[in-house]
Amino acid sequence: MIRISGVASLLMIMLAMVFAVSLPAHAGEPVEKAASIQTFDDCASFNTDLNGDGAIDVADLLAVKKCIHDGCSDSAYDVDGDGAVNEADADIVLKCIELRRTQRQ
Ligand SMILES: [Ca+2]
Ligand SMILES: [Ca+2]
Repeated sequence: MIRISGVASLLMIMLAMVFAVSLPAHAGEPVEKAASIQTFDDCASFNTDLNGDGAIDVADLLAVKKCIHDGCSDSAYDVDGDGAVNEADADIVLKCIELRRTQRQ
């Protein structure tokens, strides 16, 4: 029994390592920027209200996603202000939508 559980824990560790390596689907920087947002207040330092209706919601996420899909370079959709419109910007909007929902703001 001890030997079996030893093999089982080794398998668990190997699985954990595989997941740890494979989970970050995005390239480094985009994840780091979104990860730096801890509370909804942190969203205020980003341009997340893309349609200017005063709320951060799925409409804003769709707007930035559409811009990324269309390959637009409109600075209005540059959420983090780094000069490019890409998944990093979408990640920030998504994070803020999630925070808004969980923190009820
Ligand atoms: Ca909005
Ligand atoms: Ca950007």
